[in-house]
Amino acid sequence: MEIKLIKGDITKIHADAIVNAANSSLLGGGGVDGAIHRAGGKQILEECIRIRNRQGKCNTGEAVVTSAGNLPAKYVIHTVGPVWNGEEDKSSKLLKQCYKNSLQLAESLGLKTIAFPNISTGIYKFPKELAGKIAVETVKNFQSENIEKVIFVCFDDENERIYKKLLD
Ligand code: AR6
Repeated sequence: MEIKLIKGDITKIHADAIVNAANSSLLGGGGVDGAIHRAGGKQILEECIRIRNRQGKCNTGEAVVTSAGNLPAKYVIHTVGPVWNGEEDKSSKLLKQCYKNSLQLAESLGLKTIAFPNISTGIYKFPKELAGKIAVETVKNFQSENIEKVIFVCFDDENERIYKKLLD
């Protein structure tokens, strides 16, 4: 499995799936979530509402999938990262679950390429170094049959620097 780093906007990425750092409501928000819903159009929200009606909210660490509306990607995998509250062990486990469950969903759909944003490191305030370490470790440890490429999309300079170092 190839691991790649790209600096930029995840809504522009041509991958089988891009991952959204959503919240439990699945109804959109700010940050990358807002950008994905804005660029992807109302189809994504409509599918999120259908998922909510079926299963209720999406718990932290879990992942669900919708199509990608007007985006160049085929699917959006929505996962809910932990809000950082200083409980390092608990939050780290939950963040790991986000990456693992997203990869598992992509794998089960037979997808070949998946792009991740730096989940929880914006509005949810997860320390960026630790989040990067968890993200890279979880992806490297994932045993996959179908996934050929994982792209880490860093939007801010600090995350780009951290991921460059981690992937060196
Ligand atoms: N492409 C890629 N990465 C981005 C983009 C983009 N267009 N925009 C921001 N980022 P955040 P969280 C980066 O706050 O911390 C929402 O309101 C950003 O620099 O989007 O998981 C949800 O609805 C940061 O590194 O997500 C939730 O309520 C990373 O994406 C809450 O925010 C994650 O920042 C989730 O907070």
